[in-house]
Amino acid sequence: MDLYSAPLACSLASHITVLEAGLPVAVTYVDNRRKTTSRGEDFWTVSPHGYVPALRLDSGEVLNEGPAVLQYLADQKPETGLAPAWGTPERYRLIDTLNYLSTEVHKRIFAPLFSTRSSEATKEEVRPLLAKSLDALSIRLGERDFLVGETFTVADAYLVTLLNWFRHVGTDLKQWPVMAAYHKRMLARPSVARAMAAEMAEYQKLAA
Ligand SMILES: N[C@@H](CCC(=O)N[C@@H](CS)C(=O)NCC(=O)O)C(=O)O
Repeated sequence: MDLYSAPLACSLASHITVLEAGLPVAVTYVDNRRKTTSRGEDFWTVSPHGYVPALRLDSGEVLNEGPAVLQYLADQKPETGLAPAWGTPERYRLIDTLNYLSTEVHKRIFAPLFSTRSSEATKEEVRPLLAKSLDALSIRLGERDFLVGETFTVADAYLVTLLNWFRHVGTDLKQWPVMAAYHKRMLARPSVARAMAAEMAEYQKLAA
């Protein structure tokens, strides 16, 4: 399998999952501005949408939506608990959480804030949602160590990825002590630290 990831973008969650599960997946980096890959491919030939994550399966089929990619990877190693078993209430809680992170936090809030095409008016409209999402996430997490259930799941891989972005839009997590403590714990996790170090190195290469 091949995972296509743009350094420190949402695809970091899939990269963390690959390391967490110890899967034999090769990571190829994508230059999202040029739509080229570190293997010299035209990224449009991999992803018809031109976005990461993209996971090319051994069959040649490509999955291109974060929640599907994360669950596919987790399901390769069910014993890791990265996704609860199908049919259990915890699995539906996981899907609920991944959809919330993907559609509400990632696409509704961060996408317009990061886009160079968004007007200032659009950004101003979205900015109050940053605090609201952290309020909601603090409630979801509560006193627990992980976002879904009692162990690390792909929802945590996605959330740590999104929490990394808040400081880039001027929101200090310190105002949400539960989230700040969670973020610190997740960053210390070996799979997260390794994936981030690898992606940071790629990020710096692209920026050079
Ligand atoms: N619907 C996709 C969206 C993925 C997405 O927005 N990826 C961003 C990086 S975080 C991207 O590659 N954007 C490049 C572009 O839109 O040109 C998902 O949920 O996985």
